Amino acid sequence: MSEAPTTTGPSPLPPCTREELTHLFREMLLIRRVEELAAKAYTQRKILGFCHLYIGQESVAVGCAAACKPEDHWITAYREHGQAMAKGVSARAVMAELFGKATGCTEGLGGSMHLFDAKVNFMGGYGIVGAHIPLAVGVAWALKQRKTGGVAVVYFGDGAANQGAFFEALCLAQLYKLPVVFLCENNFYAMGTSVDRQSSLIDMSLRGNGVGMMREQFEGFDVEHVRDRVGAAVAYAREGKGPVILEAITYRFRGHSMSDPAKYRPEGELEEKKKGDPLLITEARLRAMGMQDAELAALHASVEAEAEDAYQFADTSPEPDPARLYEYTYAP
Ligand SMILES: Cc1ncc(C[n+]2csc(CCOP(=O)(O)OP(=O)(O)O)c2C)c(N)n1
Ligand SMILES: [Mg+2]
Repeated sequence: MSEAPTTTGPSPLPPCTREELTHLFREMLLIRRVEELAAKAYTQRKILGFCHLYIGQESVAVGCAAACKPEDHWITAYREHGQAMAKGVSARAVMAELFGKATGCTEGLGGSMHLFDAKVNFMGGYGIVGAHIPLAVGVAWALKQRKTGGVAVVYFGDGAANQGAFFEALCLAQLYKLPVVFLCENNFYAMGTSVDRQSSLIDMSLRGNGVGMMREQFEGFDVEHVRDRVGAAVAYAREGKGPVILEAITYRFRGHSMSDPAKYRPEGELEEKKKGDPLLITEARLRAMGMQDAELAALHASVEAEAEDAYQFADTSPEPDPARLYEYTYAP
């Protein structure tokens, strides 16, 4: 079999207007601030259990959201607070879920790794590495059968791209030409193991070649570029041409989870990567488009207020009723 083509071609989306880019910047900043407050709440023991932060990767989810339509369904792993917010779950509902409160998007029954909101087609966070990838193929199958025009987008990490279930999902999706975009966020680490120590390929989109799937790797730090590349991929899948596997090159600025001091990174690597912080890239572009200090300060203040409000809302919300513990265990 010849190698699959390496790009879906130019994006059907026009470049961002200043207004659109401002919106994307605000989204990324809100995710960043909500997670920084979540980190604080974790150390205060207001958030318990696992908590994996998305800080540094915000441009991927926000750029992807800008390329998707509401009818597109997302499914993902446990580093999903930012993805949930980008798909339309409110900061309040995310924070309250992290606090385990009844007002959370999963009514306090899920917690950090199991955010879920069917209202915005956010089909969840999952804690078992790679296990959600076949579910995305099922979602895509349903979307195709129901002729919804929707595309399934599945996020997963570089580590998850080593799981058997992932390869099987690729096989079926390509065979049935399902409308699914496999979006690998290669942040160069699977817990404490760097990608070159866990995989013979560094570009996980090359895994698509094994089944003849359209594939592409791109830099994921520039939100507008992510919007562009995911835009081309979802258009391809939506037109019925088949699935696409993408790899967004990204980086997480925090440890794997809140309990990881991240001592395994080579010295200086984090500092170097932080120079390419998605927020810095987009802020510089907005300034080049004419944004002044006062407008930026107002934006920061409004984000700060929204994140603080989410924290207060979560903190003062009621606990779930223990009598409801077994609800949602089985389908009604
Ligand atoms: C099947 C399975 N094996 C191992 C684990 C433990 N584990 C949790 S996250 C993780 C690393 C996954 O890394 P990656 O897919 O790159 O995602 P990232 O954390 O970088 O977002 C591992 C091994 C798990 N949750 N599930
Ligand atoms: Mg990783």
